[in-house]
Amino acid sequence: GGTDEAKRRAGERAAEEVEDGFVVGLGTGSTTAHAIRAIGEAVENGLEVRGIPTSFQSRQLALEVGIPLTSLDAVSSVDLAIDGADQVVDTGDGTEQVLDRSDAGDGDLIKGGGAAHTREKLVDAAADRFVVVADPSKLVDRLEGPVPLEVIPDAHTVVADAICELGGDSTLRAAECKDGPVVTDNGNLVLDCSFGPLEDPERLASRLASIPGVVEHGLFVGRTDAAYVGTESGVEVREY
Ligand code: DER
Repeated sequence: GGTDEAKRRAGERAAEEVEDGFVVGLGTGSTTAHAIRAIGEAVENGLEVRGIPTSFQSRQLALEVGIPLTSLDAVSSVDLAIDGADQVVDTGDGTEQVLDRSDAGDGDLIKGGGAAHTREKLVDAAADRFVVVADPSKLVDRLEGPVPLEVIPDAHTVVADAICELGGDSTLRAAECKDGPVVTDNGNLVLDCSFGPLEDPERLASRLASIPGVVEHGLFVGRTDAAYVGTESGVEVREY
């Protein structure tokens, strides 16, 4: 559909940043999947790259399209990471040119819709350059929940209590084709936490990170270098 066309444009455009010899972080989700497929085609045409997957899903797809894989402990640096997002702060209206976004908050993200944000953040943060790929439905003026939290299974009730004390509420993410909750690639559970519109994502991020039992939260604040936003007719690029 239309949205998938926009996702495909964004993913394929971002994949053009991949140069010969690159180590590339491979994000998770349907938008990044287009970038992974495009990188696979480039590999078929002779591009030398190594990919670091951020989930079982992105590893499976990378293997399928023939991207040689590596891991963070086997490389000295990651040149580029490409990943999707659930929400991207974007306070302007885009055009085809590269727009410099200096406004505070532009490029901040909520991730974790695919329950992969722990390894995504690890790889995205390790990269020299982190670019997001998205369709216009992900653009927001201001982040507002839910913010996914990966939690150690034993901790899910005490973390839920801590979220209440922070003025939020949380839901244990239920699985679709499995009885009981979603279990992440790391064997943990996911709490989706709602706080309404986020006045100060950075402060919330540090509060969430300090709750015992929380493995990782889905707020990516000040980490995005650029965003490729697919539209019906083209791609808008934003440098942050
Ligand atoms: O889990 C994540 O953060 C993913 O990047 C994700 O939620 C975006 O997925 P999509 O590209 O399929 O919308």
